[in-house]
Amino acid sequence: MTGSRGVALDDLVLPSADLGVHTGLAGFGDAWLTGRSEGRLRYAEADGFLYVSAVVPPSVRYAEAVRALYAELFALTRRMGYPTICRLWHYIGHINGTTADGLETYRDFCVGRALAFEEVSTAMPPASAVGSAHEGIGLFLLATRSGGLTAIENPLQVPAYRYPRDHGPKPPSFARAGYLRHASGGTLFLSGTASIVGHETACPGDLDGQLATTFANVEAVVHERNLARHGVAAGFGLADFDRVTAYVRHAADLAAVESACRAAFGAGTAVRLHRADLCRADLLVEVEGVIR
Ligand code: 3EB
Repeated sequence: MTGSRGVALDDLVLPSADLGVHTGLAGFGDAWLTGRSEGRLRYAEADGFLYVSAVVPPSVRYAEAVRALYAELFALTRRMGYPTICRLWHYIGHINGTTADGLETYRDFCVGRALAFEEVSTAMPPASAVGSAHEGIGLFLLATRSGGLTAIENPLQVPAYRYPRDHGPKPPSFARAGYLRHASGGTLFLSGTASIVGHETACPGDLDGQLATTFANVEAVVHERNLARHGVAAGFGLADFDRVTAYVRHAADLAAVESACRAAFGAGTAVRLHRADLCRADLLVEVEGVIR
């Protein structure tokens, strides 16, 4: 792998020191080191944003611990005066493994997260949820003081929070993207996006097909027509992304995914790659990104 912008070849570890890269926001680079903590939540404030990180320790089941952690997160963001959750990242050990109750780890995580959202009126935030080489679950949250986040869905996909029960007892609680209006313009946070059409995996076992479907999904989310139907007067294409991160299930696919991303997004987009397991066993690639 020879990515000129620096390609991560390692298995994904908790990228806490990478928040500036994740979000394009300055000021959070060393939040993990400098932040304050409250209970098991670590947090830092910069530029009107609150960044929180937390870890759910390794366990044989996760739903209740995830529900409780989310309740703490909602309480902290409100108490600190950052009520709008702009973005969440979840890094889940053994994501495709099985809990003591026989449920896939990711699906068990989704149960706890959904229960937490059922207790509040918080809108679904943009998110990513991928595997981690670490045990347990690492969670990173970005919240803002301003209330101007619009949740964006994808016309080609069923909203994740309405997935049928084929994909687990409780659906995943996230929006496909969020558009944040602020004084200096707008920022679009694209959730992890994969080869899913409707609610079903498209092109299982076919990397090129999954890449094409994924890019088509990204285009559909950020297109002017789609943003307009959400009341956002803006429109973007793939070339407008400042940065994208591609999570790749098989190390052998990293080079192909890197060239596909560089071709699709173009020279103006910083591309980062991580090898990581993904939330459905048949997904080979997932792409997230930021447009500023
Ligand atoms: C999907 O579209 C693919 O559970 O937070 C992408 C982004 C995915 C976020 C999450 C899951 C999540 O269903 C997986």
